[in-house]
Amino acid sequence: MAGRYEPLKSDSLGNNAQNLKPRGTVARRLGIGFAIVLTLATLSVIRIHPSSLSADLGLKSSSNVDSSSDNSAVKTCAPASAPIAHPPAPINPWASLSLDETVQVQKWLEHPKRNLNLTRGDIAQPSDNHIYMIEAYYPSKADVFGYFSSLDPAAIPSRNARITIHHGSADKPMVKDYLVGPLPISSTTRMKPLTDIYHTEDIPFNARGFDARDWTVPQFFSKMAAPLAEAFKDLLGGIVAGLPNDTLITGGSGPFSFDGSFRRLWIGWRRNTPGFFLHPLNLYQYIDVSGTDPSKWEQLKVVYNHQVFDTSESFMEAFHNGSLQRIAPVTEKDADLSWSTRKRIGAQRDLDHLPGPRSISSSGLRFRVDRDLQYVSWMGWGLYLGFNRDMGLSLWDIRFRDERIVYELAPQEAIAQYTGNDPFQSTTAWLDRYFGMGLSVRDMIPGYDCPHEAVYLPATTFATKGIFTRERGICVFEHDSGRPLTRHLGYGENEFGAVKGYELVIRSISTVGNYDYLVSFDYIFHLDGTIEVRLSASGYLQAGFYDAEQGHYGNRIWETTIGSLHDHVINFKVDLDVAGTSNSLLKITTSQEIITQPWYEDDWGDEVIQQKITREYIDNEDDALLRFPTNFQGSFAVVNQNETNKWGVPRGYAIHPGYSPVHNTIVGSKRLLNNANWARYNLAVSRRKETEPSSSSMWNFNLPGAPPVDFHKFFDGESIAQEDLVAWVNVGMHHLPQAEDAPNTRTNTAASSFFLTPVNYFDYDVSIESTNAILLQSPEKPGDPFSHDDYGVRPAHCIPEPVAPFEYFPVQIFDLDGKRAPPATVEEMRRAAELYHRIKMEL
Ligand SMILES: [Cu+2]
Repeated sequence: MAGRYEPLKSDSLGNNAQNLKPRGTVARRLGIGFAIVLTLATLSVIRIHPSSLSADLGLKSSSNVDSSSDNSAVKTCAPASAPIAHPPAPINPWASLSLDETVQVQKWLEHPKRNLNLTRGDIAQPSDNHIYMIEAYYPSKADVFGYFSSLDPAAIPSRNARITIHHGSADKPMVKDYLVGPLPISSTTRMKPLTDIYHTEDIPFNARGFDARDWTVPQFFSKMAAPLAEAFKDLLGGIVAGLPNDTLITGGSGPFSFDGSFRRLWIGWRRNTPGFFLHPLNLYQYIDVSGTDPSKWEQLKVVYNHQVFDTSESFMEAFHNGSLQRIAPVTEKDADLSWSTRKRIGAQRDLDHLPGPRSISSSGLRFRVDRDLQYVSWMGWGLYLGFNRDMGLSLWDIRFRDERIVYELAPQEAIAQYTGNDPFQSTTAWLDRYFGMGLSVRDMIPGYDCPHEAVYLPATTFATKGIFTRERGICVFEHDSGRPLTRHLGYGENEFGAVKGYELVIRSISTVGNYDYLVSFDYIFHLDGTIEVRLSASGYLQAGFYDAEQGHYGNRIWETTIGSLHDHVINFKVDLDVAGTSNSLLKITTSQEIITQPWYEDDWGDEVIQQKITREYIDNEDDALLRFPTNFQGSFAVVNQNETNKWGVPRGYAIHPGYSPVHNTIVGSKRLLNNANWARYNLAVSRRKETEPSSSSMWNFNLPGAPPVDFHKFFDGESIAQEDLVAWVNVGMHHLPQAEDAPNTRTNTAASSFFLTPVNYFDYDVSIESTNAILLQSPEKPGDPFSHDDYGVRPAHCIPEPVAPFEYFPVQIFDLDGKRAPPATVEEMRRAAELYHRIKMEL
């Protein structure tokens, strides 16, 4: 068996026993023993030479250190394992299909009785029928509520799978979605087309799901690369021979189609070097990969240095006869290309040889986890996790202090629309759901992506080649925000104090094609009932080729590289249930008024200019496609008009803008005509429907003119007064890259967020319940210290557990029979991760 991680939190997370390995266990015991000895030795050094060591470490001696205490008696801190959670029900209705369920469905579909004429996805050609996806299809909200309110086992919602089949061998090839259920497979299991969640009948074959094998067919080399091979060396400074040592690669843009009538795209050449996304070259080809027969795929145009050719022959003729306007290539020989790698450079900064601070829950973790059910609870919060191929992590049935606040919180789609003066950048409009933001999740880097004491949860998705499992797909941790959530300095009784600002973070990171961003989805829970949804981006830019004609479209970041301007917008579904499911959308506006009052006859005249509040309910969906008001003078909240707090105010949750609350700059572009209409707004609110589960679909990318999900069709004049509502909320960024985006974009500024925060939901700020808080009382005698009450909760003095040795493993793949697949080669891993952004020509 390939090496895997130690059980991360073995005693509390249940069934990890089978993962135990004698070697690791012994190593860990030795490690703990060694660390204790080392720590004790270090502590005795501190006792003996406190001042000299402090000086070495750059520390100031502190009067708070009790040098007389016997540190050898200090116990080890409580282990960083999460106690078991107590979900509201013994099932997770949104759980991914298990490996066994997936294999069962695969075999059932392959049975001759189904008459589907399937070829296994790992060997299928475009002209074959094959299964593109198998994953859980979520039960209806009514079914879940029915079960949750009774917990009657007979009311457990039936389990169903959503199946996508590429019907490549049909007379008119197309893609179809089906429902298969109930599961487990039995004589009652049936299959039916899944159509009622889409706005189009069939999915055209030219818009079919991404398949890395499409880009490695031999025709790709023979038709697109071979005819130009002679020119590559002179013009681009590299070699394309279909050999392992090729110094050039190509990559594709998108969308591939407008309405499914064709499948065509631009490809652009790049240096085959680490950080290849920052090494675009000056040659582009428009290619036709329509239909199911690669022998009919063609090149339609060549563009080199702003000159356009209809055929390879005319291009090569110009190349030979001297009419081609050339620019000298920057070759690998001439240039140091290490700038596009992540290798450290520069002088080491002062004290940077020391490890930075790390967070330790000295008395044990304060959040609970049910690993099997993927349920997490913390400080009054409780929620289930879901995970799918398209968009990855989602949160369900989020409750706070025993009340449901959000039924579903899930990312829907991520667009990135580029600009430039070349055919590649100016035509790129990504919808990353197509590539599978869940499929693109890989294990997190422990200690870097999440703190050392984070608890990791697995994530599994289906891919045509097999079933992918990542042991560290999701992380959960509590951290100290480093600032109090509330505080006040005062001298009256019980006025002075603070509540510590602890937060629970649930995170997953998706590296979509390794190109533009590595997206970190953070769901951050606060003690006052606030949920923060935050996205941060990093990774390599999709850079453009720099020349003098690109100045309006970005910043030059290297000799021949421009960081191209683009917009990111990411949509979230927020199915709020505020004090029940009967909810309304409240718009609050603040504006200026000039007012006179009889008591104003004072030194300042009889007019006062001040603000006032206007409250109005938006009662119709058509009026609920919204932008935040100028200067943020106002807010939107989902409230229950019939449920009031103690002060008679309707209880509500506001959708509060956080960092960078942008919408898309571009309106009317043909490449995003109707497939991402949600991106035109900051948020929108529609009536919740089972037939409108998502604002997008994986096929929307390639069907901007005829999208299977047309968001605007959700808004058809229905009342949204006291109905079950869904808010569709955007985060994003106008990304104007700069020199500091190399090698990778920084998550501090490339971030966007929104808050779901109680607004008159409670009668007061409930974070005052926290006992991780302090109350100070003024001294009775002048000069005495303040007395204080910390509710008996104070920092523990203990020796932290040693940090586990660093290890990192590739994604675990099970084949379509559910058997563990042999470890993947680097090239296979690259292909699965970098998709068609790095097409290496093969003979
Ligand atoms: Cu970007």
